[in-house]
Amino acid sequence: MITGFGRRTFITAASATLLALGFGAAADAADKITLRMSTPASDSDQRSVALAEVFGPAVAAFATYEPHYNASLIAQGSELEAIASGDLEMSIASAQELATFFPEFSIFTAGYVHQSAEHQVKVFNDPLMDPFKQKVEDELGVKLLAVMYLGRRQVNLRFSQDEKNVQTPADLAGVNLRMPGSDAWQFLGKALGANPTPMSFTEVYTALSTGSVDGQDNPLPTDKDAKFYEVTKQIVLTSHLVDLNYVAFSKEVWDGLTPEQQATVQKAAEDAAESGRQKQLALEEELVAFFREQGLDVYEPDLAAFRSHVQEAYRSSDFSATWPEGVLDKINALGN
Ligand code: KDO
Repeated sequence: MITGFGRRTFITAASATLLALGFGAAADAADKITLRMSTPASDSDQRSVALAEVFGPAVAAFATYEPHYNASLIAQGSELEAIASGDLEMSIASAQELATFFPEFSIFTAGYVHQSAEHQVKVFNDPLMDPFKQKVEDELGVKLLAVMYLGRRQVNLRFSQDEKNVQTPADLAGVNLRMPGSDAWQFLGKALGANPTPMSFTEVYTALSTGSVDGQDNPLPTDKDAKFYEVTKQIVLTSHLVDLNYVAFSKEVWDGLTPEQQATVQKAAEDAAESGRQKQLALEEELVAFFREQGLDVYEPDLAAFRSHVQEAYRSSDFSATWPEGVLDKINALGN
């Protein structure tokens, strides 16, 4: 069996032989590592596009970036476990998924905490994040390389505004709102005043079209990309969560890279995140007009009512009891 250092030496020797024989391309392929990335997002989602167009080419000298979309490789919410067990090298991980392992991550899943894309970046790069990142690395074998902007989540319903006018959380009482499966997501749905229903992302379009749920929440670029506007009639601009994902990377793979390769991977992730962020922000600007053209009612509710209801729900929850002392104040201080 060829293992560890011996295996690498063997591959290098084999590559040298191939090169000598004129098989340069074959030798390159043999030396490259494969970075499988799994996400429930589609290939046209701006985070996917950014990784494919910015990350992949930047690491191409030593790695083959291999994306898998629409949860076709790993089910939504199981990606971190897959990285931890060596079945996957990369994912676009949510804080909600991390909160299932480390409850204190729920601070990044709470409504109306992050204020903007810029605020997310400041929080991610601040020393306050160091213990969070370290724990994920030590206990899960996953490195969080960069923060990606998903966008401001909005409530999107099958009813028109005439049928259901949503101004305050009380207006969402009894509304079956699809939220992703974990506790942190379900809690957010409850905090909004709705009746949350767990469901994976890839099932949402069908559930909306058949009426097995009344609505869902996602940022406008996702509503467009997943075509939810075809099967819904209104978007309530609650902006209840400025949502993020992390570029998650296998620590085992990272440790096998040279310092130069690590620096390249780190920069590639940050550049991809920045590219995706700018595109998502631009889309959020444009899409209200697009959805109105498609016949949807798009309007702002009583935001103060939503904010105070959601914040009170978190303040009095078990989630906030897990937040390390002082971190919320530090996050707030990095905002406007
Ligand atoms: C979703 O399931 O609603 C969600 O928006 C949750 C995010 O954390 C992320 O997983 C996202 O789906 C997928 O990347 C698809 O856009």
